[in-house]
Amino acid sequence: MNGFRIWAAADNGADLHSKWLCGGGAKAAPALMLGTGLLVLMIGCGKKTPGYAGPPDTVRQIIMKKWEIDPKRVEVPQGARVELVVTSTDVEHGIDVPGLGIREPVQPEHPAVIRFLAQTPGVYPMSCSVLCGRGHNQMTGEIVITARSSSK
Ligand SMILES: [Cu+2]
Repeated sequence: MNGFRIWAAADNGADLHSKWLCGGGAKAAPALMLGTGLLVLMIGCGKKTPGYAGPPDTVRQIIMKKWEIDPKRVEVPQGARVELVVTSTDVEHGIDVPGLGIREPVQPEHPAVIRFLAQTPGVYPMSCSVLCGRGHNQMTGEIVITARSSSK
């Protein structure tokens, strides 16, 4: 799968791809939804996460440096208005979270501020989008949207 590139280009091709991945598959086979749905959640559905107006509910700092993303795991609750403040302490990196439609350059001394509404629970892999050197491939992590318990 070329899931990594889905949101790299904001063109119609990308839209079609994500519809196929998220919409069509889910509707076609309700019986398989549990298994398939979980899998799609695990890899992060290609759906673009909307922004929001007003102040965030939670602000998370992410530091990118050779060769890690710190913290490696950022957990936010479903429904939260999230602000990520991503900084680099050395060279240019880029924050890439395809499942949430996030792809921003991160310059040293120029933090990227990214806002998104945490909608669909799941694990969304994040990585560095700028080939920054030998350990580039180790610069990975995940954003986890935890499900709000529906008790009724
Ligand atoms: Cu990199």
